[in-house]
Amino acid sequence: MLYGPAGAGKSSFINSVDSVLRGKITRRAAADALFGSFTTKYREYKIPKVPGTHYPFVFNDIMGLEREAARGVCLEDIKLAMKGHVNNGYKFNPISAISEDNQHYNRDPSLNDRVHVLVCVIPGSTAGLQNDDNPSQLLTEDFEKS
Ligand SMILES: Nc1nc2c(ncn2[C@@H]2O[C@H](COP(=O)(O)OP(=O)(O)OP(=O)(O)O)[C@@H](O)[C@H]2O)c(=O)[nH]1
Ligand SMILES: [Mg+2]
Repeated sequence: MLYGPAGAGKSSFINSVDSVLRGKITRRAAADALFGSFTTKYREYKIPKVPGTHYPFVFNDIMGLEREAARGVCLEDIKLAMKGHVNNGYKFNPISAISEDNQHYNRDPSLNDRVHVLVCVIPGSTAGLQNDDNPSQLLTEDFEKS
C-alpha cells in the first residue's frame, strides 16, 4: 500500500510499475493533481502476467495526506486499511474514518486482505523542506508507538 502527501506521485508510481511489467504505457491509476487530492477511492491493482495469471503482489492506492483538517485521508483509515478492514472501492471521507456499518467495511479480514508492505511516497523536489510535523512523519511515529 502506498501512502504519502497528496500529489506525491503514488498513483503515478503504480502506473510506472504496471507499464514496465506489461511492456506498454498504462494509466489505470488515474494520476493528476494540480491542487488537492486526486485519488479519492481505495483501489487495488493486480498486474496481469501471462493471460489468466497475475504477479504475486497487489498495489493498493489511497487518498493522499493533507495538512489541513478535514482534507485528505484520515490516519485511522490508513491503519484500518492495513489491517484489511477496508474493501476495494471505498470512497474516503476526509471528515471521518470508515464505520463498521459501511458496506465497504470488512469485519473479518483474511491474511490476503491485510497490507503486508507500507510504502511512503514523498515528492523528491520538496523532501528536504518537510517539517517534523508533516503527516507522514506523524503516521510513522504513531505506528512505532503502537
Ligand atoms: N516530475 C515528476 N512528476 C511526477 C512524478 N510522479 C508523479 N508526478 C506528477 O505529480 C502529479 C501528481 O501525481 P499523482 O500520481 O496523481 O500523485 P498522488 O500521490 O497519487 O496524488 P493524490 O492521489 O492526490 O494523493 C502528476 O502531475 C504527476 O504527473 C515524478 O516522479 N516526477
Ligand atoms: Mg493518487
